[in-house]
Amino acid sequence: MTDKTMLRALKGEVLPTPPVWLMRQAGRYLPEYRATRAQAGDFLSLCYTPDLAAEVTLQPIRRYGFDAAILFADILLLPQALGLDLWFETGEGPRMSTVTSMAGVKALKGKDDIHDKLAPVYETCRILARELPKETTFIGFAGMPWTVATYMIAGRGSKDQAAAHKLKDTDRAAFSALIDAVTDATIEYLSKQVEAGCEVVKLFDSWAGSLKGQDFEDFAVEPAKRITAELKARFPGLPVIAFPREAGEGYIGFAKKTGADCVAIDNSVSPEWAAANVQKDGCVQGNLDPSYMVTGGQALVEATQKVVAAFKNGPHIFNLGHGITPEADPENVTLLMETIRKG
Ligand code: 1CP
Repeated sequence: MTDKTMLRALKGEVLPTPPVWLMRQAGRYLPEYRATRAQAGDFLSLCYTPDLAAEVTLQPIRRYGFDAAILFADILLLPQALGLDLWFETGEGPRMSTVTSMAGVKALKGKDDIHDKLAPVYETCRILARELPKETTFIGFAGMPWTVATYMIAGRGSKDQAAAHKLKDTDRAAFSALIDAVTDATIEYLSKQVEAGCEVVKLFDSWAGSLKGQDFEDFAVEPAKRITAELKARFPGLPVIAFPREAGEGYIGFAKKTGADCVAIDNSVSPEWAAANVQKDGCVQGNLDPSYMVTGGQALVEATQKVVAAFKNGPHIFNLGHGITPEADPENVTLLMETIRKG
């Protein structure tokens, strides 16, 4: 039996206090992150410099003793490895060259031709597998095909994913081929992360909430199911966390349908609702509103206790409902950790 609390929760164990980590825990709210990022020069150089990417992954572990560390990388490195240009506009976010036709999908690199570009990421994994404290669980990750495709089709982030919906609804063959290509490449990418030392994988489907009805089944559930099944066939017992963000009712049964061990929940649903409807199928991760990490105080303490109490009768990993923001106060994370660990 492992001592790692996060792995125990993922196996379904109910613990006296939940293991905890935060999405985007290595990030701009930490002065030490900003310093290392300045040393790297820019965000992508940070991702592709193994010593520095490992360093920023370790920083929040040293400062707070989180139960899990997540590989420092980005979901958009995979489309770059598939051949698209990727850059970040200061203050605006990611930009990339686009894929909007079957010819564009056919021009992408094959699933086995991504590893040269991604080799530094695998090296970061190997460093972290050596250097993380023995009680810390090491999480690898990838974006889910729908979410990654929204960026590949629009060439940038968007609020409503309109360009991706348009391709889905006007050129189904090209859209489906793109989803399949990203699905296949994601399986190879995550397999290499696991071979390099990741113990859990998390599948980020940040824009799953905009897929409705049958589209949700076809483009959020199905890819998660294929990726999970193939990874578990290659790595028996590998725990998988799925995050179909803002899925709402779609969270119900998601673990059963996909084979994921844990469903991560955003904060648009209440912890009580998630405990009643999702935790009955297994471990859940979530779901404190990230804004408390900015505002802090007694409201943070009470909201944290409410999340812990709601999930206390089943397997639970404490996290935010989405990433911690650059405006968060590092002291509030200390208060969060004290509140959770006091029980
Ligand atoms: O330092 C900086 O200025 C860059 C900010 C940043 C960071 C810290 C970006 C740009 N990516 C990351 C790291 C990152 N991204 C991690 C590392 C591990 C950790 O959590 O600590 C992870 C898991 C991601 C995943 C990611 N990237 C997602 C899925 C999760 C989510 O937040 O919904 C998405 C959608 C991205 C794309 C992306 N990368 C960066 C930005 C600003 C964005 C979002 C763009 C948009 O709003 O559309």
